[in-house]
Amino acid sequence: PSAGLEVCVSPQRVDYMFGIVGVPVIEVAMAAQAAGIRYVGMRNEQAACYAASVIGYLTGRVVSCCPPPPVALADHGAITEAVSVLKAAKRPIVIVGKGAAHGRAENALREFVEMAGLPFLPTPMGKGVLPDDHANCVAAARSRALLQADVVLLLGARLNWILHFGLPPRFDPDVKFIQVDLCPEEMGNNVRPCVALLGDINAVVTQLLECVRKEGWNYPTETEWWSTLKDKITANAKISKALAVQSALPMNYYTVFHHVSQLLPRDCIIVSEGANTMDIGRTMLNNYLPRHRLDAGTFGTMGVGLGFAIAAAVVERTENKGRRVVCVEGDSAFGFSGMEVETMCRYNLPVVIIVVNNNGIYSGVDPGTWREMAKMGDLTSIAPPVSLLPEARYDEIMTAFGGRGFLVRTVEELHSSLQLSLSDWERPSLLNVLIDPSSDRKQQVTVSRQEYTVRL
Ligand SMILES: Cc1ncc(C[n+]2csc(CCOP(=O)(O)OP(=O)(O)O)c2C)c(N)n1
Ligand SMILES: [Mg+2]
Repeated sequence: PSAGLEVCVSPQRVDYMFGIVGVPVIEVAMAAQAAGIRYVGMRNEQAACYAASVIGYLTGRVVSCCPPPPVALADHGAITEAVSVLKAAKRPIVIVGKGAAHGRAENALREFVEMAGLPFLPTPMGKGVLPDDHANCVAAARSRALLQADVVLLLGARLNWILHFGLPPRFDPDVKFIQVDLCPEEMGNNVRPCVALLGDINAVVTQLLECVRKEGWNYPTETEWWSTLKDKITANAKISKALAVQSALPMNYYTVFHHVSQLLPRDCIIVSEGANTMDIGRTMLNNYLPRHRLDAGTFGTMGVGLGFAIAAAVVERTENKGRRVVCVEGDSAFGFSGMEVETMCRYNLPVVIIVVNNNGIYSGVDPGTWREMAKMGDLTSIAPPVSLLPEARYDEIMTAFGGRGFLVRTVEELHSSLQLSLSDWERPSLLNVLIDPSSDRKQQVTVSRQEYTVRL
């Protein structure tokens, strides 16, 4: 049936192809296999696209197998100007975006941040470019750092919803941005930068580093800004810790992530999606290595997680570095591509899925309330449109296909099931962690509307 079909992949090496199982791509898949390509057949084209989209990011192969593309440097004058803006800053921060991860800027960036003595915070997928436990990381004072910074060095990050569009009430109305990006179309989106550095992130950071080194400048360690940030980090850590050590059942998000973080290996690849699950998980689960976090990203698209995890697990199988892929999913997010569990089982991909199950989207209701509601009338008229079926057995989806499934209600169950899952390299696991359906995030700080209007 595949007569006459040949897959031509030269001169760029293609190692993986993601598609659907069966028609209408049977012949293409067979020809790809015959050409030495691994064909990963998934249950939905959408999930296959998500998987394919992160392969280059994880492996950098597209970059390394072709003739190296030219590296774009920023204008020399603009570099000097950027450094003089940084030198004049009272409350500077560096924001490390996904672009820095993609541009493999980790070494230059570490040297720059350490030499210049600047506080930094990562965007979700910028996590790990520098380790989350680095002394200059102020992620635990994120809201405060964004709100009070007077100069932001933006490295390969979009001023989109994740960064609150760079605008009040989450930023100071007078904040200055030094924007570094490879894409000209990203320059000036939402906020006009005071200096725009167009170029390869790694190259531009190296230029900044050289300039700072030549001028012998660094941001002092004893400043009011550092004290403010450090005090806030301590205060926030206290709040998170207090939530994390609560022993009441059902557990809250912070308790779950606190215990998960104790068991995860430092080099694990963390995939995450959901609303509260992704937001709180980002603050509680550290990354220590670049390109080891994949999440719903710029568009917050639910359904990407399982595809990303499959891609990461397939890459890991080839590269054999002994890294675990851990996929932290909200119960709603999991549902978008849940059938890909079968794909994981079919290929024996040892992904560990943790479903943080709050019976819904942001919040849900408990089984008793749900039963009462059902008695009151037709649930389509009564049920809150954020609710999913309480205590749904997502773990049984995994066991249905031969993987390990765990229903988790307590800290002890969480520890034992996660330990067991992390020691099994033969098949995937799913921990269905039932949490308090009304568990929520702690409060974020903003400029009040009145204060903002007065300052404008
Ligand atoms: C494709 C798509 N559809 C809908 C949404 C809207 N949306 C944002 S978060 C979310 C789910 C959040 O619930 P869950 O994953 O259970 O996380 P929780 O906040 O409950 O922890 C949805 C449906 C989206 N982001 N993407
Ligand atoms: Mg949920």
